[in-house]
Amino acid sequence: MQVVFLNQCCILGYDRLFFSLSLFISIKFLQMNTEVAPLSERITPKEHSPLVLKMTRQKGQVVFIWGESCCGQKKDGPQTAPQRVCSEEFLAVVRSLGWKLSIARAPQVFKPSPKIVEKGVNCYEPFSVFATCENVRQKVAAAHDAGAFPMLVGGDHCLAMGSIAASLERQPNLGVIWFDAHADINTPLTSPSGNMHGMPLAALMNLRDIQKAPGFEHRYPILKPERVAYIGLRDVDDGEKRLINEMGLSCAFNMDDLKRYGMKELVKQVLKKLCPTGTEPIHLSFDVDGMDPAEAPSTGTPVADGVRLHEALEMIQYIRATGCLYSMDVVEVNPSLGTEEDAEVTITNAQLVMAHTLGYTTTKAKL
Ligand SMILES: [Mn+2]
Repeated sequence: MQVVFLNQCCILGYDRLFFSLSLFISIKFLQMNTEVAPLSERITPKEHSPLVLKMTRQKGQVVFIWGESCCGQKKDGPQTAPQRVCSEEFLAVVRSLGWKLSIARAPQVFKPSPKIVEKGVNCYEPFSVFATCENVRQKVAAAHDAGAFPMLVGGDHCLAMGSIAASLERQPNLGVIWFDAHADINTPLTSPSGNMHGMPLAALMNLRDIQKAPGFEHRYPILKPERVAYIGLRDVDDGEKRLINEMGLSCAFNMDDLKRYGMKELVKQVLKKLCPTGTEPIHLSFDVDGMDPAEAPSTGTPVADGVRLHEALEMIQYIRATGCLYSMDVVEVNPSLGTEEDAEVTITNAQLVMAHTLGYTTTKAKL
């Protein structure tokens, strides 16, 4: 498969618009009108997915790991997202789906980083990033050890280093689906911004260049390039394109691919690659900027012409239906950006993504 990067407009059909709007309005309406039956009462047990049934029978426990940090980039705000995303109303919906839940806070660890680094090395706050990710790794590891499903709520995307490391330690064959507008495979030598939220995959794969980051010490199992698949790409730096080709990351779907083949076919291809026997564990790293800015406006690096909410939810349902989802991140919500309405739209849509992962369904999706 050729890796092709094209920026293409996503044509928004009226039916899709209506679907997205109706989801949004139904949640908003529930928030505003107490006379309407709460979301929890409108969900019937038979709508549970195989994963939820399996997990409910075995353990039925989800841990929301609050990645309350922002050090992987330079904008203030992502550290406030977990508390807002995990609102009381949202948690009530999760309980109604049959899950027991708990919250594990993983606050940012501040560590001064050296100001002067090697020439050509561009890396912002690496000591804080690695220390914070270690904090996240421990929380995700504890959730796994308790037999629970860990869901990291960021925070910025650098935290995926911690969550994926914890899952890889337990499942060396872990497949990672990276849902994102960006490839996040920069190194301190290729990164234009120096922001480490654009470097987690390079760190997890232990690429030679990432080893230049001050404080970097890879002590986790290495994520193999053939165990990674991208969906939603549309803003990939030149250095990243080179790395993607060099590393043989052939399962990299951009918006043009989505437009041409549709989400069902993309997920089919991704699962064929990462989950060929239907038993391999999967980690989904969901960056809200993979979605269109109309549906996730409050995020640090929005990119036009993204995945629509209903397509993202379709993806989630196909992945969930495998019963192989082992861990997940939902990152890059920044409630401080844009208007309050922008923040609410972004938070609501992040909640919908999480709720659908845990068995909330509004549509039927079968592969
Ligand atoms: Mn990202």
